[in-house]
Amino acid sequence: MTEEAKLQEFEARVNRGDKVEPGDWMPEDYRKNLIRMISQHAHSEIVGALPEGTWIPYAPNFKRKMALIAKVQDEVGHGQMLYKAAETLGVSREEMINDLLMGRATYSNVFNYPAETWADVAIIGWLIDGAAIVNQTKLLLGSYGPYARAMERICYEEGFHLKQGYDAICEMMAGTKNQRDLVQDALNRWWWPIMMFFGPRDKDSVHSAQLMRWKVKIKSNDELRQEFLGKFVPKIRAFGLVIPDPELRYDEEKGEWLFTEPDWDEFKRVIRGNGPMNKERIAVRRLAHDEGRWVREALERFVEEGKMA
Ligand code: BYC
Repeated sequence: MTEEAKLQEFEARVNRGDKVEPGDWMPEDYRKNLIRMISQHAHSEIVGALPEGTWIPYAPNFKRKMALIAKVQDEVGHGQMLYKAAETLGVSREEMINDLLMGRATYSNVFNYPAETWADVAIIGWLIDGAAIVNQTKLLLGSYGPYARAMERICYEEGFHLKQGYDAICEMMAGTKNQRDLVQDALNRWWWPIMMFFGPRDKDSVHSAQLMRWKVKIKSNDELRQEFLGKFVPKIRAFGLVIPDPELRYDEEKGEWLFTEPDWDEFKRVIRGNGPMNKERIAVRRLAHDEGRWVREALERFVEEGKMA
């Protein structure tokens, strides 16, 4: 079979809704893009555990602390599942982690901002996990089997994370003026990074067209951003919170949300390593990686000696 014929057959399979599995023939660009996207996703889960993880010792009570520990542990678990899915494409976990530590790989823009107060933890749980659910419930329909299957469990767990964040917001919004002010302040700071979370506008997106053709992405960045706004703006406003965008409104005629574009130059700076927290996030990851070396080496020895599968 010629390469062209293989490509046609591949695209026909994907169009029928069949899943692509690790041993199957796939275009090199499909494989490379999936490695880029899944490893970036895995790094986001691991680095994403840091802003909330920092707050575990300061959680306001034991119930909140337990829930936050469980959530952070879930996020790290998601990272492991995603590294495993990426490994099926012929890249090793060591390579992916090295790329992250050496600054060659990126992760979600949102995790390069500080979590300044407990209200930030609540906003992350509610709105960043909420945004992630909007994105990931589409990825779960994607064409690559191992990625789509990892998404099933991840989405299930993200549902609890969202409830955890929402519950913390409810409590703070029913509390004192100071608590409500903390939530408003956190919303003001997180709103723009969240708007950027879905990626650049469709007209500036580099990979969307090809990835949608191969059903890796099911919806475009703009479609997902619109879906997020439709789901969350009414809920945010129902609390009496003010979204820091005076232009934000639903245009009935166009059938879409109108909003101020976030600062896309800031987005580029942040994803290229120059956001407020990039250096600290990577330094913490590097420390954890170095301090965990003896565990990895001990496990490798254990496996070599046949004591563990
Ligand atoms: N952040 O062509 P485009 C979580 C980059 S964690 C950084 O539209 P694509 C959680 C993009 O990589 C879940 N970079 O790209 C964890 C590309 O640059 P390169 C995180 C971004 O791939 C802990 C360039 O911009 N979710 O939920 O078609 C606690 C052009 O973009 C971002 C995922 O990872 C960004 N936001 O679409 C709480 C979802 N956006 O690589 C919660 C999986 C774009 O060419 N990923 N870039 O140098 C995706 O769905 C897609 O990759 C994206 C971007 C929608 C993010």
